[in-house]
Amino acid sequence: TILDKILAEKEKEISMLKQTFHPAAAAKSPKTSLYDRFYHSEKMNVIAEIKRASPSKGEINFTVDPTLQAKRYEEYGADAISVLTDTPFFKGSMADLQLVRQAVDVPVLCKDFIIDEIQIDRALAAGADVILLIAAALCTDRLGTLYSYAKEKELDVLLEVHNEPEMEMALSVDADVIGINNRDLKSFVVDLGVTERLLNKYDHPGKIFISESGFQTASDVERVKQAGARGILVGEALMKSENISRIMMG
Ligand code: IGP
Repeated sequence: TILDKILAEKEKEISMLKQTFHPAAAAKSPKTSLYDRFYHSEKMNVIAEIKRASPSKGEINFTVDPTLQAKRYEEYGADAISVLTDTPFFKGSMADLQLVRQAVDVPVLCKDFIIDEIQIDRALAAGADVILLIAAALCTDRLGTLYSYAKEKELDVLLEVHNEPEMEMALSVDADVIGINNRDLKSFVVDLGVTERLLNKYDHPGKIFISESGFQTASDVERVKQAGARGILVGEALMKSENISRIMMG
């Protein structure tokens, strides 16, 4: 599957990284956790994504200026900004993340396929506040280890799931912010019904659930809001839209 291909590339990237990247002991200034921010906000939280391309859609917006786009997102009220940092499949980079970090004050999410601690060190060094961990890319043990590693470094974690067994993994590591990906990373099928189904089974007052992928219209947003999602993660629609406020403001 495409996920297997992506993970095989990551293994290569990591062995390079281990030879070239030596993290300095980065001390982070104390900050409000993503959980607290989203928990205390009444409105639907929006994580707006910088996404140049994807394996399912090809080119989305190759030539975007990450600095300008991030500023636009923040102006329109984004509560956090996600930056796709994978290069082979999504055409993003750590440099994109650094630019975004310098451009905005809201939390910045490093969106990559993290399977090794060194990728967490690198995200931290580039200025990320939040990392993504994808349950489908990891076994429960590794997920728990990487989750604790990130938390020790005072990074927030968005833990992504797509089905019931993955949700069980997220609950077993006691993740506080859980992303429900409406897109199946193996088949690319997008279905907002995934959020509805999983929230119907697992809604939990102490957790923040973010619905990810496939948002095009305000009624899409309303659908997952009704299901209990406290936030949405939007990439393509915002990267292509001239008038991003329509979706952002719901
Ligand atoms: C955004 P969309 O359909 O709005 O462009 O989706 C985001 O959810 C998607 O980019 C994403 C993703 C991921 C990408 C969700 N999980 C994991 C790469 C890896």
